[in-house]
Amino acid sequence: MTACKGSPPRRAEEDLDLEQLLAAQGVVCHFQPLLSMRSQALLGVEALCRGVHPRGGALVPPQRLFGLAGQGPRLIDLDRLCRQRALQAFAELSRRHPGLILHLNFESALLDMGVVGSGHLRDLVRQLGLDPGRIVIEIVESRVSDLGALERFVVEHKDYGFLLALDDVGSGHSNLERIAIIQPDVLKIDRSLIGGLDRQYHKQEVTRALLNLAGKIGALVVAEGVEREEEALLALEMGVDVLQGYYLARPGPGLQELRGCEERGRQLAASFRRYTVEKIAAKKAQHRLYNQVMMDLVERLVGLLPEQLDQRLAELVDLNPWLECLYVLDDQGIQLSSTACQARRLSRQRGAIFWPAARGSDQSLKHYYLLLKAGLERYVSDPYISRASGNLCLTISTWFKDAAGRRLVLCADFEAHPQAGVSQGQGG
Ligand code: G
Ligand code: MN
Repeated sequence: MTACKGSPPRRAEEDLDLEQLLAAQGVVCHFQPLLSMRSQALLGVEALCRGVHPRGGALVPPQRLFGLAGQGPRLIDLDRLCRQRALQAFAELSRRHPGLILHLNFESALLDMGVVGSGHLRDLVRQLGLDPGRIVIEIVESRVSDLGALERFVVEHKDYGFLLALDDVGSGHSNLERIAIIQPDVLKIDRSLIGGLDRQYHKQEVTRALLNLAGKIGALVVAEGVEREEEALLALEMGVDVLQGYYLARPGPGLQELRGCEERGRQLAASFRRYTVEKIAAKKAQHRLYNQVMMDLVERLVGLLPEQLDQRLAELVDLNPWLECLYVLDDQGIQLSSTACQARRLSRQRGAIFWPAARGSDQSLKHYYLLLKAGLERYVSDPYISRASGNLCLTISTWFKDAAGRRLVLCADFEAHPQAGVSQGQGG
């Protein structure tokens, strides 16, 4: 950083006086659409308030606005002004777009300041003639520390017919225990998980777990902060229906954004059809390849004596660059061979905790054994991170016969790729 002489020019924002802004009721509301891909229609809008600078009229982002209010006495006034603006603007919007849902951010820090029970929101909604069943109150649960107040707020507003969303799920200090208190109708998965979803296996698995949870508790999932088509495609593939983010539309004051968003949705639907067909074709090709490799491996194992197994497995694992490990079980699921591994694939760091299983280990409770025992000829697992190597891999198991005609199980761990990588056609 270079040193500057004198004081830097003061930005208008720095002169922002919250009292003046509140006195002038200087808040406007922008809307960002939420699109349901399944119904190919706008589901609703999230109201995002902006301050209007009392001098000059420049827009002030909400973080700055709420930052100024802090936890001070003006927080309530600011929050009420924002909600009032949002509800007024929405009442106007829904006259032209009946049926839309409003997502309304609620400054949950207020719950710690003893404001539960004022009925302010309910009264406003009633005055404006809005249906509370079309209003989703978004709560960032990590901001609340008074759980009793949170629970009272939730009960009170649900009773009146509002819907509740947990905002920013998966970011900050979100505490999953609060899902039990709020019992939300909507889970909004935070953009920190959605950004780069197509590139990061761990984000995919956290998102998948949240989707599973949402399915069990009957909550609708919204993916927030979708900025790229690839993220949208992966979210859809995982089963997310409702999307929100700059990729579809930025927040804006009018209807323009809403129309643009539906057009974007149609483009996305076309991309998704193409993507899915390509991906299934790539998966089929990959499975043909796996089958071929497994048949080749088995061909070189049939007829071997038990004492020849280890040597042959070690040769085979070295020949195939996509293989991590090979091992053989007897028909009771007990490991008959050592685990032959590509040494260069094993994680040195994890060696203290994880290592390949030894001859004699009992693998009879593993999926890849039990499914064969139940009658499958061959089993292919989903990709997972191997505890032995730390790499993303998948396990394939198949029956074969040794020299004495005994039925044995060959297990092979193949290198795998994060979801989006499959369509790149890397073989295993
Ligand atoms: O906490 P909450 O999810 O309510 O945050 C909403 C904020 O996120 C708004 O300020 C909005 O402008 C911003 N936002 C909405 N969509 C996107 C997006 O796709 N990317 C980024 N970086 N921010 C977004
Ligand atoms: Mn929000």
